[in-house]
Amino acid sequence: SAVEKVKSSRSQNDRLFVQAQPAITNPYDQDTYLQRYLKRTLPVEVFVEVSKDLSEFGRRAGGELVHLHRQCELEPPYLRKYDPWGNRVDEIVTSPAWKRMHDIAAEEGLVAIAYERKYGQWSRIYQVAKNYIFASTSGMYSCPLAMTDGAAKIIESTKKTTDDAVHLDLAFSHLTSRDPQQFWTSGQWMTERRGGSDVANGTETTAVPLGPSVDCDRSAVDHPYRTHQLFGNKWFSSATDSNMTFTLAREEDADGCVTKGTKGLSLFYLETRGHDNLLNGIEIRTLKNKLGTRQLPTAELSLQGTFARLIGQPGRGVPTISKMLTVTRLHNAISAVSYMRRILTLARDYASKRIAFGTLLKDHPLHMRTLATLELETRGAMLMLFEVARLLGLEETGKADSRELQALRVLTPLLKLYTAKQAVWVVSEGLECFGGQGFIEDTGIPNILRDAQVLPIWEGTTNVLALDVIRALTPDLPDGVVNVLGSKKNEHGSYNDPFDLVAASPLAWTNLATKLNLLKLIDWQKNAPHPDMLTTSARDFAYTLGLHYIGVLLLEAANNGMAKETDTFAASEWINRGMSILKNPPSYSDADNQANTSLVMEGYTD
Ligand code: UCC
Ligand code: FAD
Repeated sequence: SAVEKVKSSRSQNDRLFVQAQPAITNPYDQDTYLQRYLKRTLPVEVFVEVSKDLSEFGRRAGGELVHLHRQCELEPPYLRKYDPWGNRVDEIVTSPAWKRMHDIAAEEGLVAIAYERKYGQWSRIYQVAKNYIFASTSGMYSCPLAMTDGAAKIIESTKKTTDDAVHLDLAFSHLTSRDPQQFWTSGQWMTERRGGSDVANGTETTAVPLGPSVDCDRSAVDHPYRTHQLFGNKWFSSATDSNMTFTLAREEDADGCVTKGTKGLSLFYLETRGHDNLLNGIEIRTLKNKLGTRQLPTAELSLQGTFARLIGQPGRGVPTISKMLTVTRLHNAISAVSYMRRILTLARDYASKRIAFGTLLKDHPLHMRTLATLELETRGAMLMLFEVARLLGLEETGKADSRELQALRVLTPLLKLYTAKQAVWVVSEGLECFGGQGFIEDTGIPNILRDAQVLPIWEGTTNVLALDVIRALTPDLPDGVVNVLGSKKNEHGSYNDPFDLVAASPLAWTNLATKLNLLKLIDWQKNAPHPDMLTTSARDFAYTLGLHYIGVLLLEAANNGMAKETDTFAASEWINRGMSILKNPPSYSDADNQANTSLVMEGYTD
């Protein structure tokens, strides 16, 4: 009968194969490479304490956070412009999970750790490690945390040079609080309609001084410490539900005139809402409809007399906000490496559960070779991330010498540009390791690819950061390269010559090739036939430098007392695969540039 047929098909269904799903239980306990790095870098007593906390947080990240992360994706924010009575409210409505992430971030000290400095110079490494565990399961809350950390950095740094931060002590204590009720997040509003890379020409927002009577008005109830009112539009502003922000604007003089270019840009602090909880002269025009980062509210804003306070020297807005950029770019890399590690942890678990052609995926050498390539990339990126964190920790505790400060300046944009691009590639390849399942929305895997795609764009695109690497290295570019590549002190407190490090390596057979490429890189820049070449070649240069730098870090990891065979293999593989994009460098001549333009523009009509 029909009923029996239905019953029989149901029981057949019950017997259908169901694939065991890949899972992450504790992203710290499962990350032996991170543990090994921390063990060899941190003093023993620091490692023991930090490792305990990371393991406990890892348990949370493998449990409670997994669900919150998914909920943030499924319940994206929306803009409620009016209340039912027709009052304009411009309220960004966020998921309860997003709010919970705020509280967890405070409780876990994800920003605070860096500023409490319980472990001195090692605190940054600890904080970066914790955020690295968090980022890929944070429902994109890593973004407001990055800006919050950057804002705290601005306040702390300005404090050293001016009295501005006296006014900002309260904000600093909110940004670095562990109490969810007290914890504030910050935005970073730089991009305007005309451009986000070229901030100097893109910024049209003006700042009108309030005049001496209210200037520095500490008693103002709603918007304390205001000095100016801002008028303009901000085209991309992420995490617009934040409590405060730093932003750029041009100060008007008594005649209402402004200075064009970089020198006309000043930095301003503002609180988004007053004590009455009303927006501070801000209209939230719309929320962006984005390819990824959908959990994150990114708004177009109109500033209509927003009260703000000038921070730092007038006309020094870009250099002052660059303190924030150093930190947010580091966080970009935290997310990049975190996404890479996540997809690989899942992929290797899947390879141990999925059978194809009669064997587990992990028993197909070709599949393992594919995963090994991704693993190598992830390890290299992780070492670079933590090296920049280490340098930042030295800078923040006054222990960095000039060479280490230069390395921090150069490596920050290099780290950001390299890891962001590699993350998109690793996550895309990693997604394929799940076959068709990798393409299925509710596995949570496509979400990682979507979110990774933003990493090369915001906080400076790849080209813009490659130019920043050059800017940070000039005028002594060749010396700078050697200084940066050898910026790590050995156990005797003197610097490792990068050539010596290579020479000391047990991987003797790779020495020559490595050294040759390094020399070629330096010579090539030294003998640049024309100045434009430096900019046209900036991206190739930055990549080659990045590949060399990671090579040095992998060699160091392989030459360490705690090194395993896998470390030696990783270093040799890295070097074998070729450390240089410049094996046959193009000339970057005008003719070359013209040929590129013709290739791109062939058939194009305006
Ligand atoms: O995208 C954004 C937020 C996204 C959400 C948060 C995500 C966080 C990660 C989370 C992961 C989940 S906020 C928007 C970010 N926008 C950018 O990054 C801008 C990209 N463009 C650049 O970086 C450009 O290179 C500019 C804007 C810095 C170039 O500016 P200008 O106006 O052309 O300025 P100049 O002439 O190049 O530099 C002016 C001064 C110079 O110093 P002086 O005057 O002393 O010679 C430079 O040396 O600023 C100095 N300077 C720097 N100093 C410029 N860049 C830096 C730097 N990076 N560090 C130190
Ligand atoms: P453009 O500068 O127009 O760049 C277009 C292309 O030109 C890029 O490929 C770039 O590499 C290339 N290019 C530009 N200049 C050069 C050059 N000199 N040489 C060679 N190539 C060049 N901004 C904020 O201020 N705050 C935020 O909170 C914020 N949130 C964002 C959230 C999201 C999801 C996104 C996507 C963006 C956000 N942004 C934010 C904006 C972001 O920082 C900018 O989009 C980014 O800096 C690039 O600027 P642009 O869009 O104007 O691109």
